[in-house]
Amino acid sequence: SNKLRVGILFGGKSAEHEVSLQSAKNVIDALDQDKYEVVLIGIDKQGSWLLNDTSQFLLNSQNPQLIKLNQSNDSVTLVPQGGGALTHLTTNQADTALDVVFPILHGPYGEDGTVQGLLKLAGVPFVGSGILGAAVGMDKEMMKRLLRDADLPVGPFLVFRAHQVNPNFADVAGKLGLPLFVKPANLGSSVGVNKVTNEEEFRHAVADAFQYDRKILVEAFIEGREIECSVLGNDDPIASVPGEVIATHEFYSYEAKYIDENGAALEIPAKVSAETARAVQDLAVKVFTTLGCEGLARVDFFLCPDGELVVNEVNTMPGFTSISMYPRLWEESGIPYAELIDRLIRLAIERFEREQRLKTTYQG
Ligand code: G1L
Repeated sequence: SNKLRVGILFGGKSAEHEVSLQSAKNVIDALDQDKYEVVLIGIDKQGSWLLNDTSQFLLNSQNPQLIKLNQSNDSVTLVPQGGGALTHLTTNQADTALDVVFPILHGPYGEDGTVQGLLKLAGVPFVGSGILGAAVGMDKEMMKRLLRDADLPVGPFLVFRAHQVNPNFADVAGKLGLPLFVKPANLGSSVGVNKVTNEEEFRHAVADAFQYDRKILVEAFIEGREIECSVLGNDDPIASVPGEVIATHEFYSYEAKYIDENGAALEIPAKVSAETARAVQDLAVKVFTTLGCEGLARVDFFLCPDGELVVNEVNTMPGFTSISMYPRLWEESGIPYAELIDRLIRLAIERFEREQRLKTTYQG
């Protein structure tokens, strides 16, 4: 057929397994079946790669509680073909090259550049950041260093490693003030993240964070509204209208128009001045290019009471269900979910073709 063959790589050996399945379902539902042929590659919690039956998956996924990988006896092998295309080989199907892949995987296994490296070696275009952008987006220390080097505003932080002596509370509190946040350097979610107001809590928070990573960050608490912005593109990315995540303690008195998949209230667009909105968008694009992001990223800020913006974090693989902040901000900015998917596919192929044209040898 002349349809583009789109591989959806999802699931994975991570705490975000279910989130990934939900996001994958939303992407599949939005793909125009007249234009795209969908190939599902699920990774189960044990790490096995399975070729899934699309209709079976969608059937199971009607109920979020029931969403799960199908039983499958077809395992997946990645084989670079003559042309360099990724192939899935199964026991009972002919070889079929994929034209583009959505790596909808989170955590140390899928978000830190590993899967991007695999797809690059396999010679298949894929959606989202490449190895560098994905790896930098996953490491909070490297992210903050690069932003600081580019004179972009980030909060004060300290880094500690498991093999060094434990951080001294008085020292750290003296440098960063109180309260503090203690976080593993490399996790996307809030696992192992704790707010600390005294020495006792600090000791527990440090021990907790070191369970998840051998490197941890201690950050100064920044008072501010949580403003987020979606960025889309490769060399000349565009920024969406800003949105706001309403803190849970204000939540109950708040009439939320939008609730995301985690139950957080979203204000879209954020109620900020036109000037602030422009500053957010400008900064979001600078952050995106500084960190080597490609395709998409959600950039999160604190908007401080004095009007100052501080970059909190960058998510190169943001929540991606149709009710997540990233797609909703684009919806509000005039790009509906299905068109967003189309654009991401085009961006993936465009980058791939641009890279293919580069010289890989030197001939005098
Ligand atoms: F493929 C994209 F578009 F780059 C992509 C990949 C992954 C978008 C969004 C995500 N998000 C996730 O993987 C997750 C937040 C659902 C974690 Cl499992």
